[in-house]
Amino acid sequence: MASLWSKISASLPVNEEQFQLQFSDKVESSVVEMLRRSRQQLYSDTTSTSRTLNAQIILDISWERLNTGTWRDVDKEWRRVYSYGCLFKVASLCRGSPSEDEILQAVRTCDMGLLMGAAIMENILQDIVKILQSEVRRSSRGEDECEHMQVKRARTADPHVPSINEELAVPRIKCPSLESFSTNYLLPLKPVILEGIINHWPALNTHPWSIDYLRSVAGCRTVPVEVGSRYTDEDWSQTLLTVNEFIDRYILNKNRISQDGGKGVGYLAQHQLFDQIPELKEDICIPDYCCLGEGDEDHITINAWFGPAGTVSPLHQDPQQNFLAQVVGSKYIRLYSPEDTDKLYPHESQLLHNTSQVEVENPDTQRFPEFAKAPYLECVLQPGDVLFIPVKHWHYVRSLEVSFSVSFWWS
Ligand SMILES: O=C(O)CCC(=O)C(=O)O
Repeated sequence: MASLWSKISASLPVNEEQFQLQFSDKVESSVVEMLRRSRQQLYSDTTSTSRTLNAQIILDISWERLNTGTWRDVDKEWRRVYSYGCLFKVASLCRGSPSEDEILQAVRTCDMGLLMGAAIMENILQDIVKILQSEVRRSSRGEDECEHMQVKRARTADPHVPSINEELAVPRIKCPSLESFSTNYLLPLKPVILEGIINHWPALNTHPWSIDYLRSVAGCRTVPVEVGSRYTDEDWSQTLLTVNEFIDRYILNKNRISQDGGKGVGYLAQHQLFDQIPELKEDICIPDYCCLGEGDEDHITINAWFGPAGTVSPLHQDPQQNFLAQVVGSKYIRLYSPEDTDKLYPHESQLLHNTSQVEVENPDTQRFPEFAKAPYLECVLQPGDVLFIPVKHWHYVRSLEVSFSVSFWWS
């Protein structure tokens, strides 16, 4: 069988001459020189220490640039430099016969490049991480039965399931035609739950998103995780964890207190997951109804929301139409019309102006007296349900069990 290094080197240009390195003058010539040296080392027999050292210097210099000022102002050239640094580090780690630990380090390095860098060489880091992932084997089999038990327990960890008032329930409709959805819901901007439109997704059929499955396609991948009860809380933060670490710590609750001081729940809530892990994207499909929008598919943002029972997204509004599809577990959701914004007390700061200050299920009636007067709709979203949240409609979400939802933001 071909060695790991031969598979990786097959995805690299055949020689130094074919390996293009071009940067604008935003990148100092001393850094370009370091990049050229790494490229030369890739095709020669230099010691592994000097290859690693050179790659690390490129990573350190570009990391500093990525973390200076606001993210929006970081020049893309520096994100490309960072990606090249990741590529050279991965090459250095995987040359020869890498240990399991070195392969895992290489996976993490690719993920950092995918998350923080910019695509280089037709997204070579994506190709390499695929090769690396097939090399990583799940070491502990036999845990599965035990995990199912633990997930079952985690599912019932938060027993507070609100009973839905029928008069306030979001209407449900089975597979409406495009025309009927457009006339009755999209144009008048009315929320509705669409039933039966995602039953064909592999995520609900051939590849149900069990803990075991998520570990097998994404366990060793590094992803950003939100830690804290709500993003409006003072101690809310973001961290990087592998999907396995996230599942152990926040879904199965193993050693959580000793690892994060018990700061609250962890939520894997992010828009890059499906680009980073294409296997998961293949398990879902963009709802046909999105074709009623004006943008093409490239303009649809697909978000993953994976977390334990009790994860709360505070009442907020977004600037696009949304299909929130429930894949695993259930969620309690409240919806308020944008017409009632004045009764919802949005935060005053620019950063949080789309978020209400009110704790929906435990409102401070003294501070927010108008809130009780705001009419709302509510529902419990079950696996297979897709909730249409019209643009700017305020939504509050609390997961009732371990839950995985996918949302599609479209215009
Ligand atoms: O499911 C959640 O926790 C939040 C979903 C959401 O806010 C969205 O899709 O915009």
